[in-house]
Parts: sequence; structure tokens; C-alpha cells
Amino acid sequence: MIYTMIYKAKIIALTMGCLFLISCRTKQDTPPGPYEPVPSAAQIAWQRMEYCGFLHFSLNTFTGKEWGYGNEDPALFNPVDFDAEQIASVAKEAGMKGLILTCKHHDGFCLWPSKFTEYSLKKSPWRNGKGDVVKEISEACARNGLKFGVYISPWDRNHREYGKPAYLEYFRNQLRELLTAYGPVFEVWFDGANGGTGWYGGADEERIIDRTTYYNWQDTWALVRRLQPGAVIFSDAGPDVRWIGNESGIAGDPCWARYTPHGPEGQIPAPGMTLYREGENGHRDGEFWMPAEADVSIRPGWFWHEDQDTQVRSPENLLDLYFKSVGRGAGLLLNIPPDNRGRISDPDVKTLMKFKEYREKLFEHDLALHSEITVSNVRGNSILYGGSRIADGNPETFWTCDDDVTEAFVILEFERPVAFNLVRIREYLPLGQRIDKWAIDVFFLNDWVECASGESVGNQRLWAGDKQITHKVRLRFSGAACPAVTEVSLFYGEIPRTDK
Ligand code: FUL
Repeated sequence: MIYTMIYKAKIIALTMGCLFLISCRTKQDTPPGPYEPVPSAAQIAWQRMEYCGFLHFSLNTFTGKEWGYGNEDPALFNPVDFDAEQIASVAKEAGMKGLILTCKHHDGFCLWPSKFTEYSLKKSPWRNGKGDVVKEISEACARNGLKFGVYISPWDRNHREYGKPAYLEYFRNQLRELLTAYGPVFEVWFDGANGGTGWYGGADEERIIDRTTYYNWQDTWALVRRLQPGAVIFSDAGPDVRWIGNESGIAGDPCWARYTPHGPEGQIPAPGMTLYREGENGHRDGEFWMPAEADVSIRPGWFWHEDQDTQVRSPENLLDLYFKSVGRGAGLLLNIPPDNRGRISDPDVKTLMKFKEYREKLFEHDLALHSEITVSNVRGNSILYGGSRIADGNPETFWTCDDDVTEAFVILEFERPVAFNLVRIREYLPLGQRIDKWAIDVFFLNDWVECASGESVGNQRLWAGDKQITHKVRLRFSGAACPAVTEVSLFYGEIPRTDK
């Protein structure tokens, strides 16, 4: 009897001990709670893409216009050497992760044989009216490992019912076609230009719509969600990705991934109805996770025009834009318009490849990988969250601290002094945007000297500056919650600069 009691007591003690250990371990190994709002899985996937291409291609490519009026003759669409493979492989080779095609621009001309209109390539001589640019581009994307995205202009200057309820039905039918027949779509791009003068089936007049109510965006967005649950929806009002607020490819500094769209004069925000300049910086305390996309064209126009062949952006200029968009946490959507043959033209290819070469060279040797890393605090002293996580090349691991530690630092120490002029920092996005401020110090004459500082990190923060030579670098972070940093990298290389 006495033995049974002792035995039972031992079992109870053992179980309690195990429970205690389990609870300690659970506490140690539990990540910090999210700092709301946090991204959806589709937003995280999108943010990791960072650099995509935009294809403006339509009747405008053949008429020299930027905005067709809606009465241009479909017979003008005739890209005699159309080559979706060339377009996609150039994008792939350039390092882009996806391509977004103007399936329908404001003129209403459709690059696919829509069942709901005759104003499409069905009426063109190209492939005897049997072609489908959307199909060819989406398939070439898939072959080249690129994601495919859809631009469909809500404004339609051709459609006779534009501005009336019947057009909304038509617009959604077309969305349905695009989102069901061409495989997975990663982004649906809704332009803010809505309403104005147009052909409108011969009415040839001005049609003003109520941008807040006309498209019933909540239901239109719900349709996209239903048909392509993995896609992000873009507009100046989100809901998933916001317009940066300019067409020069430059994000504000700082550029927060959080945002609250505001309508002008207190009105309800909707695509084309926002205080869009606020998109440049976003809002530190924004209500929604809504990262920014910086769209810009490689040429002065969005569409290809022969006389702009000599005005293609230089690779140095593109690199500068990269630092000012991707390097501030935004996505870069670079427009590379196919020419009237239906190919990316030579000057554009040349500049894209040089830009790629610059990036590859600059980010080739990460000095952090050869450093001794120490951090000011490790969450629960757990190896899961230690300093080495910032240099393991794994976006799923991160260094983090105890909950009450909202100021922390990491030191990278080198056996011998190293030179660097470029730093890359990435926050672990699934836990929200936690870092408010960052600073970089170098150890110089027995003291820490600050060489750079700023606000916001998010998906990626690049700092490029004067060459620093040191054997110790310190990065300091402070924020609203304990930091969760997935990467710190140091590089050294010549950063070509230009005004063009
Ligand atoms: C603008 C449009 O009006 C331009 O034509 C172009 O498509 C650009 C990306 O968005 O709002």
C-alpha cells in the first residue's frame, strides 16, 4: 500500500515536472504575438516578388496614342512578329517575378476574344482574328516560371452602356472570363482613371460616374476573391496593394506597409477617389496592411512609340529607382511595352540586362555571412530566435526578443576590417511592421559612430552610402513591439549613379 502511494506520488511529481518543463519550453519557443494589422498569405507572397513587369500593349501601340478614344479601328492591331516567349523570357532574364498585361485599356479594346464584345482582336488581321494575346502571354509566363497578372480598365471608352448599370454587368463578365480561363492570376490591377469623354458606341460624349458607388467595388472585389483567392487586388484604395501615388517609381521615405485610404474632402475612398499622395509614405498606424506598388515606365509613355526608342531609361536610372522603391519596402512594377512587332525592343532589352547585372554584382557577396553575430537580447534565450537567424538565408526564420524589449541591437564582428557601403535589412512580415526606427553604427577609434538612420523597414530596407571601413558594425532597432528581423546583409560595390 505504502509503496503504491509512493509510486503514485512519484508519477504525479514526474508529470508535474514534465508539464512544468513543457510550459517553460512552450514559453521560450513561442514567437511574439503579431503586431496588428498583419499581411494575408497572398500579400506576403506578393511582397516577396518585389520586382515585376508591366506590359502596356493594345491598339495604342499602333496608333501612337496613350489613351485611345474607343473608336479606333481593330484592324490596326497587327503585331507581325508577336512573340510571347521573347517577352516572357526577357522579363525572366531581367529578374522579374511576374508580368501584368493590359488585357483591356481605357479604349475598351480586348486582347482576348471576349464573348461579350466585338471590339477585340477577333476583328483584327492578327492570326486571322483567331489569336489570343492573354492566352499566349499567360502560357509564356507559366513556361518561364513567372506569375501572370491582369490589368483590366474599369473605364471603357468604347462601350455604349458605360456609365449605366448594364456596363457593370459587362465589366464583371469580362473579369470572369479573365479570371477563369487563363490559369492562376497573382494580381488584378484596377486603374483609378474612371469616366470622362469617349466614343461610347457612337454617343461621343462625356460620361461622369460616381466613383464611390458606380462599380460597387465591394462586390467586384468579392468576385475576384472568389475566382482567384490567391490574387492580390491593386488600386489607389487597395484593398490588398495600394498605388504609390505617383508614376515615377519612387516611394516615400519612410514607406509604411500600413495604410488607411482617405477619400477627398472626407468622402468614402474608392479607386480614383483617394488622397492618393498619402500612398507615398503610407501611415505608421494605418488601419490596413496595404503595401505599396511603385509603377513606372521604362519609356516616357506607357505604350511603345517608335520616336521614344532613344528615350529608354538608363540602367543606372533603373538602379536608382530600385533603391527608391524596393529599397524602401515597396514593390517595383516596371513597364516594358512590347513594340508594334509584338516584342520587347532592343534598347529596352539592353538596359534591362545591364540593370540586372548591376544588381547581381552589388548583392553578390554578403559580408554578414562571414561575421560573428551577437545580439542584445534573444527571446527566451531560445536558439529558435537567436542572432544567427538574420544570416541564414531563410525568410521563415528571424531573430526576435522578449516581449518587453522594444529597443535592441545586433553586432556583426569581423576578424579583419571590412569595407561596406550597402546594407539590407528585412523584417519578418507575418508578425506585422514592428520596427519604427533603425540606425547603423560603425566602430571607429574605440567608439560607436552612427553612419545612417531612418524610419521603417518592412519587406526590405536598403541603405547605400559612403564606404565604411570597420571590423564591427552595429544595427539598432526601436519600435512599437519587440523587433522580428529576418535578414541583415552587408555589401560593398560601386553604385553607378546618373541624372538620366
Ligand atoms: C494610368 C493610366 O491612365 C495609364 O494609361 C496607364 O495605364 C497607367 C499605368 O495608369 O492611370
